[in-house]
Amino acid sequence: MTSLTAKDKETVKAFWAKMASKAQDIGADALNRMLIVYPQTKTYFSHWKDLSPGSAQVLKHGKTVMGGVEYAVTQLDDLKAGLLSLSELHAFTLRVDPANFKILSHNILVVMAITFPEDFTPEVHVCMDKFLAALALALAEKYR
Ligand code: HNI
Repeated sequence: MTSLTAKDKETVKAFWAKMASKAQDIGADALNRMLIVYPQTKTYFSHWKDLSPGSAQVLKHGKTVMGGVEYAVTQLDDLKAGLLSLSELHAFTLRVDPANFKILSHNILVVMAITFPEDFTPEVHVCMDKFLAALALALAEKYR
């Protein structure tokens, strides 16, 4: 997979700085969309009381996931090393099928675009797509 260039990393950091204050809302909306549009993903959250859009658990987990994405933005030079323990958690404890990382990444991308229609230029789009693909790959690292 193409790795992030120095310019890509700058673009990711600059866009993240713009969206950081809305990251939690973006995470919650992305998670809502994932659960609705890809209902097979609901199986991992069957221990939650309420999986409906805007439920307290969905909002809280949206925040948690974006905390992970925010951390990844600080680990751009070595995502695999930076996300190793999160990969272990998803692989061995949570047993999430790694195909789902791409699904959530896609939903995050959609919500970023909706939330920042002006800033989400094609150039930003390609960099955030590359970043989220690299993040998904790093999260899948421990499955090998
Ligand atoms: Ni994920 C817990 C980050 C994708 C299912 N997940 C976490 C936690 C973080 C996190 C952070 C909390 C860890 C802890 O408690 O130490 N998850 C991420 C990131 C992505 C991602 C950054 C991709 C962008 N997770 C997914 C996907 C699924 C998923 C695609 C399933 C479809 N994650 C879970 C589950 C938990 C979880 C399940 C435990 C939640 C709970 O409340 O029990």
